[in-house]
Amino acid sequence: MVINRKIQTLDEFTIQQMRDFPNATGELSGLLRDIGLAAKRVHVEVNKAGLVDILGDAGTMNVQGEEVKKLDIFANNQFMGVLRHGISCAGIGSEELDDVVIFDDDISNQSKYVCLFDPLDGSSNIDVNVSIGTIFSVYRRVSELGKPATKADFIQEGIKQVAAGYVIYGSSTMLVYATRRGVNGFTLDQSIGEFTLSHSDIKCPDKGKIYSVNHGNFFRYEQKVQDYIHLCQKKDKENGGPYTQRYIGSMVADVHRNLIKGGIFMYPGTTDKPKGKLRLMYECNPFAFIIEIAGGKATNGNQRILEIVPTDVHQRTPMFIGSKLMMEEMESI
Ligand code: P6P
Repeated sequence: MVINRKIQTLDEFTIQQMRDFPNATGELSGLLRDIGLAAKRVHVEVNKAGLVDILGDAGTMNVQGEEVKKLDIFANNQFMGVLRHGISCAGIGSEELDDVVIFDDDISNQSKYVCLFDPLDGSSNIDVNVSIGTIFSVYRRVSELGKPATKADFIQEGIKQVAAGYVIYGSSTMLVYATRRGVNGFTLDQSIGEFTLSHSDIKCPDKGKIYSVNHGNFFRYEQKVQDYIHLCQKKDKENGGPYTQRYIGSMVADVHRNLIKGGIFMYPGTTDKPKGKLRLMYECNPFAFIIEIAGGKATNGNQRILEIVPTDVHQRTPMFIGSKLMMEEMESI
């Protein structure tokens, strides 16, 4: 009997990676398995979102008499729940939580990782059926194992990330994660309820023809940013264009498309918000890690995102991320 080993599930893949590292403890594999489980549960609710009005809108009681939670709170609770009850994470930081949550139990205190999440980014888009996503970042603790994690474990430069990834709830649900060994994408096969390897060793094309920015802020961008946007608009066949402008307003969807097809995504600072809108620790650092492993670049306009020294879990940063040659052309401006 021939067993089809071609379709590799997320668990099989992470276990295979662990076999390649004999001294691996399996904690990171366990962590990714936990994240995959929570992502499947969020997938079910996100896909029902269009029906929520029938089942009761957020904050009301549904037909089962259960309180219907806002989806981003629901997502936060799913990821926090699986990690708190797993054996691989000592605590989490989240866009939905004012402060980090230290799990502080004997098992969790032995765990060597902490995670940061944007549990459901772009959730305002869900009411109009636009793709949204979860973004996650994994760090090795700097605090003493056996004791509770500390705030310092969560405020580390992005270059210290052990792994980072996202889940995109779109035409299909896909989990993409990066370690220093590469970026791999897993598509949820609902017939078996497993994420299965669909995009092996993802590389971001050095060049693309897509630029992503919110033109509504154009006159609030600094002159150099306006100049680069004009350059994108003037591209033609003779100089690598023409470019097309694609902006979904959901970072996971915009950056995922550009990762696969090539392109540049920008959320610059503006006159009223010089730090921009996107969060460093659980939006920009994870994507910067992923794009660099895939061959692209990510900066805040002046320095590498991964080298920004953080001071707060929720701090914001301007973000420019994408194909290597497009980023270098933007930086030359
Ligand atoms: P704007 C979604 O709310 C989000 O945080 C990102 O996913 C997205 O890229 C950005 O905000 C869109 O912001 O100001 O262009 O609507």
